[in-house]
Amino acid sequence: MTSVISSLFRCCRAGGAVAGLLLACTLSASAKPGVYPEGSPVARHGALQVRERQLCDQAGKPVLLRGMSTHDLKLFGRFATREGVRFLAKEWHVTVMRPALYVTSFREDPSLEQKLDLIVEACEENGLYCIIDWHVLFEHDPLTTQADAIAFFKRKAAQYRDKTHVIYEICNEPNGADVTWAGSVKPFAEAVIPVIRQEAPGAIVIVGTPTWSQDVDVAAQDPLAFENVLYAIHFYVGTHGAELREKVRVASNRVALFCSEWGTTLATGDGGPYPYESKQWMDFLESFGISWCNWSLSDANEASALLRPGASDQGGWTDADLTDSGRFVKYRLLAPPAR
Ligand code: IDC
Repeated sequence: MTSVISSLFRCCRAGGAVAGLLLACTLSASAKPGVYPEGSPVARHGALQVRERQLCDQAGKPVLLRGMSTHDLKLFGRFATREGVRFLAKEWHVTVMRPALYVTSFREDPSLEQKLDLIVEACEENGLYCIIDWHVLFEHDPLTTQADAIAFFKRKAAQYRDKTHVIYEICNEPNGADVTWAGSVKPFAEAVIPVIRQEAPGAIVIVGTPTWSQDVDVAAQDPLAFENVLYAIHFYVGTHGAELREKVRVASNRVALFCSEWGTTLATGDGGPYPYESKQWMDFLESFGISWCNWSLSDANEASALLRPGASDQGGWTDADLTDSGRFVKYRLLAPPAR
């Protein structure tokens, strides 16, 4: 509350003359500072920042976020509900959500943005951090989406400029042999990040890395010049093992990483799940202080889905509603992070 009042105060003072004052206050009404429930993750940690290659809270203390990514909002948008987010926050102690806006689906159906907005709002109501994911996948090269990405992030950053809980993930998974860090992903990030920062100067940005967000070592050798940037590391424990963990080890000596997507299965999203490898990966990741989102909050007919087919979209899930993967993730969330 204090922060709401002080930012309103700052806004009104900045207005100067009466007309300016009115204008400034009207502007602040369209982009209201977030109000987060007392004791919630965002109320406790405030505006995040990257310090010493580590995601930290407003006070500079390392913070580890854990939560869920949605599936494609076009296919599984019914799980974008206030009740579901509230349940995950209250009962499973989730601290971050990641609505996945597949670029392909968004181009077909622009109204998906409203489902994304609903999750952003539900996260505010529950004091959770929320990652707006520009889910580049079938496009391979983020550069081919650049014009749309700029328009999208300009709009979102303006809309959420004063919302401490919003994090921007600018390209889910660049992929393809000719899609390199230096040739595609870095120039894309250099075009998109300033657009976000113009509206929301301190916002945290997660940048995908080549080879489906695995080449964090390559990005770490040639990092972006912006502050408050983290690089995405994605893995599917049945497919990716020691070799990828070595990349994480190497990269985290140089830059901050965020695991915005991982699965208990094969990289296809199906097969397994593999609880032993999942535990090994999670212990490793958390010991490096790397935050994570699991794939996916859906009842997709595949092993990585959290929920069994036909599960409610209103939260309240018991173990009987969960897949094997869902139970693994639930109990991982309920246990304290590995150190
Ligand atoms: C998968 C979904 C699957 C869907 C496919 C294509 O699990 O149901 O058919 O996408 O839309 C990723 C991607 C993520 C994938 C996931 C599992 O970011 O979109 O979801 N995966 O294959 N990278 C590695 C694995």
